[in-house]
Amino acid sequence: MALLSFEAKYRVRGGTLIGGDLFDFWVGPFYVGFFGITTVFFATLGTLLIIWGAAIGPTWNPWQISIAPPDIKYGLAWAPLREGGLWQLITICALGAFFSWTARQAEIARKLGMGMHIPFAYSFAVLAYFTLVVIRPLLLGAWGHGFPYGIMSHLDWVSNTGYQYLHFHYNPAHMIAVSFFFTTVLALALHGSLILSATNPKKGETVKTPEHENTFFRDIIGYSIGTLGIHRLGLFLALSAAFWSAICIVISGPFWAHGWPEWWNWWLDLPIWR
Ligand code: UQ1
Repeated sequence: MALLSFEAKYRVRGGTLIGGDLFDFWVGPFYVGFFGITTVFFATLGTLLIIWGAAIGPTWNPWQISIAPPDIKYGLAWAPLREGGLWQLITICALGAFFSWTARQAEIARKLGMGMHIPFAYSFAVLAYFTLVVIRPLLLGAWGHGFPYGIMSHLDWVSNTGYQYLHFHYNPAHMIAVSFFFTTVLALALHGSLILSATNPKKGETVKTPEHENTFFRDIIGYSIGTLGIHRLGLFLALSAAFWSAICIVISGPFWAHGWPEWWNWWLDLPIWR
């Protein structure tokens, strides 16, 4: 592969978090680094374990393959491989790969002298997964509270867990999370359409600038958040969606064991109605 002219400028040594310049090189377009090696290691091992789990399971139908966590009776102990132990190892591999990927993003950001926004943002996705398979099972006292690794089975888990609390939409943190998801979609739709509309003028006309973008929103709602502002807002909305998702599931069980509709009795119990 040809070395692009800008690569010499951006392929700079240093910025590694571990190992000095031991793995500080590129393979084709990819930066390697210590955490590139650990990412590949955990992702490959985890994938092989999933394939093994599928092989000892009842089906090769991709929709139906599932690797379940241990039975509740194993509590927080190790389970035999065929009885959830595989799920435990796969979870360790997943977390190893996700953490490595975050560290890899941080190393590349350091190398380029950029902010830590990308690893910070990614860590919210990791936090959501970590909450589901580690924090909540720990608080409930059994790895069996984690979700199964399968396309249909994880959907069944979500559905069953929701119905366990009668009507999950009454979970106030779930309400906040859903609102952030929808607002994220609105913001990205507004931003994506605004940028495309400004950069795709009629034939023969020049591409428009942020002056036009600001003016459009000032004309229509009297306010423009600005080109930097919209990205700050988008990051805040998306991270809030992930954050409140983690909150809404971690409080279900460990901190509220009834149906979620019942939680709202605090409103009916206010002294103002007496
Ligand atoms: C906006 O005001 C703006 O600044 C010019 C953008 O940057 C290109 C945008 O993408 C969007 C969507 C807006 C409008 C958003 C709000 C919250 C007023």
